[in-house]
Amino acid sequence: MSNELEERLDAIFQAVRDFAQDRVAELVRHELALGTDAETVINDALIAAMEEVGDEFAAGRLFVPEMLMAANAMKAGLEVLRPSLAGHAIRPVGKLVIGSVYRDMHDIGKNLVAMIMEGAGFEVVDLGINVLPDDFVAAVRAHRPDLVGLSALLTTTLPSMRQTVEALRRAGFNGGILVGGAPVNQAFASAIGATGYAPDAPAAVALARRLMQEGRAAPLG
Ligand code: B1M
Repeated sequence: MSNELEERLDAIFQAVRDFAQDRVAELVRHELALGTDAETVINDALIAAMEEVGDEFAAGRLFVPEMLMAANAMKAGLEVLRPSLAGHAIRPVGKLVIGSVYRDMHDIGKNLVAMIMEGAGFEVVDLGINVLPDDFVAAVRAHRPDLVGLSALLTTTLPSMRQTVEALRRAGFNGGILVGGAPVNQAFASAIGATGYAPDAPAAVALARRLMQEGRAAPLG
């Protein structure tokens, strides 16, 4: 990576740390115009800044309002990147219903997964945050997706993830259930009966594609 690129990415990182939404959007727009790929901006500037914010929160140096302001700054950057992430597939590769599980208000990672899935040609129905297991079931009945994606960022919302998988299976959904989020791992995914775990958005796309190919993504009977 050139020094100039590193400096510009650092400026985006700093703008997130300064909660400067407009500046983040402006710098990201400039970066795209210079031809930098969206993934580099996401990983090396936006996510890196959020990781530092999270560490400072854990250390008691930042509080919830600051986390929220940083999240809004990051979202402003992601919105600029959205068109570069969303593809133009003519026929959807498959349909995904996605949401953050009950009692979980975090949505940046879930939004990123949704955007990248759209970019890979999936039709995405985003149920938002704090989604009750029954609301996932209702959405599966209404939209008949091939896959359901569940996101959780808190150890305290992992039980909601388990309850959602149980509710979906009880309702007869035998398609693929993808799970992810910082406290989730493969062992937990297997233990709750999810079809697969993805550590990040690109891995979620790879997993979704594999499930579609293997025919393990099936709409509600
Ligand atoms: Co909260 N928060 N937060 N927070 N927050 C964390 C998660 C925390 C780790 C901070 C810390 O202590 N270091 C901690 C959780 C500790 C734990 O449970 N282990 C925490 C806490 C404690 C809390 C509150 C309880 C704080 C309080 O009120 N005392 C509270 C809970 C609210 C609730 O949900 N009920 C809370 C609130 C908030 C805000 C509202 C202020 C804000 C969220 C705003 C928003 O999302 N709109 C917020 C934020 C911003 C964070 C941090 C700083 C950043 C999260 C983030 O957006 N990361 C976070 C610390 C951190 O993660 N470093 C923290 C960037 C994002 C791109 O990454 O979401 O991990 P991530 O997504 C990745 C992967 O995980 C994966 O792909 C994504 C991209 O590659 N992935 C999937 C995610 N979902 C997936 C689904 C998939 C596949 C992959 O398949 C379907």
